[in-house]
Amino acid sequence: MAMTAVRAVAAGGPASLSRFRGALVSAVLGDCVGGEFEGAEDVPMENVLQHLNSLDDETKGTGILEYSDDTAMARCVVQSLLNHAGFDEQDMARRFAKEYSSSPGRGYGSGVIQVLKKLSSPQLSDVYQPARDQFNGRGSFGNGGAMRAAPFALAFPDLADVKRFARLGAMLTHSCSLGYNGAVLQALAVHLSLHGALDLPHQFINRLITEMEEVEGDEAALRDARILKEAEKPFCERLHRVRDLMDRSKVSIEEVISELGNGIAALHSVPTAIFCVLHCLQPRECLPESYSGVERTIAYSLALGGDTDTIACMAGAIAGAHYGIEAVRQSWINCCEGTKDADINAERLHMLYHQSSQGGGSGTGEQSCEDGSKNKSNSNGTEKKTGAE
Ligand code: R7I
Ligand code: MG
Repeated sequence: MAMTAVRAVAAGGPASLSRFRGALVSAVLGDCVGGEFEGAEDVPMENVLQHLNSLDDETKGTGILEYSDDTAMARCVVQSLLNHAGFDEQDMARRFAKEYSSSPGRGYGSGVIQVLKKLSSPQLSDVYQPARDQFNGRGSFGNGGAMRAAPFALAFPDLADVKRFARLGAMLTHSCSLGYNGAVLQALAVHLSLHGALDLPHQFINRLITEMEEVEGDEAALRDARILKEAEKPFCERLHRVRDLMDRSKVSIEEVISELGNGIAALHSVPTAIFCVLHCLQPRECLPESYSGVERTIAYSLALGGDTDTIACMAGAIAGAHYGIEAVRQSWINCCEGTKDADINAERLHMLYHQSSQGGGSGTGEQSCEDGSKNKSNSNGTEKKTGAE
């Protein structure tokens, strides 16, 4: 593939409001439209296009495609970050638990349900403990942390904060490094995309590899990779595969699945989502010419089958941050539950982000701020942080 500079149309400059809206709304779209093919092994593109075309039928009504746990948990992340103008693990954990108990039928992973039930206990003192108890004390490597990681990139301008808080936010349910580092990678990809890095796709992937080299050099990550018999730095290894695939002139869906995966593990889905975005930066023969970049990315993600809602959700967030809200078709927005809220929340996050990047205070657009103090240490030695360093 000739990967020269590919410009985003109309997305505006780095960290523009359009990019924030594109990211959050496209993530919801990916989740909602992806539900149709979740778990399917073989998804002909024809079926994908038929499904997507049906969204243009206005007689069907609005909000007919419901969001799943991906969006349900991402909404908790957004509300928590906005309400506290930063990261507060107690609050985020409480929101996850409350959301699950009020709407348990959103398709949660079978393991994470145990964590969410334990998180609702008023006796719980360490909110990270239930996640540590998963899978015989090894923690989950599922993609549940990554699927809700995009908002961290939209709340913190500073890259170190994005990595740190995406990791901590994921660790509330996923304590295995192969789970939480997937969240770090997803948040990093959204952060870079938000800043226009996808204009230069090779630099984008190289930057992700460099960042993950450091993230995966951590002792816990090296140990988990050894125990699970993965490459020394599993996400880096997959990102090298992404780079090889994006350099190939033709890549079949089967090759993408066999090289990168399409499963429920973060390792088998986050690099895949990143590939979907890179592959669809240019028009593709198998996709309608009229499709925007966001539409191409989501359609292509669905055609991979497997964990379609989550891969399309993650790819949607990265692509939306690149192309902006103008690349999203109104009829798709109308059909999907939660898109209007996502749009409003994107505006609030945009405000928080820019206040933070100017070293400003905690104004978030939400009425209640239970604790407006900045940089406040808490029980886990983490801190709430709103200002860029
Ligand atoms: O990761 P998680 O929140 O699931 C997210 C996925 C998304 O695709 C959603 O759309 C939803 O469909 O589920 O939930 P977990 O239960 O933590 O992990 C998901 C699954 O991964 C588990 O149910 C296990 O099958 C598998 N898994 C593991 N299996 C063995 N050993 C995760 N970690 C392990 C492990 O350590
Ligand atoms: Mg899923």
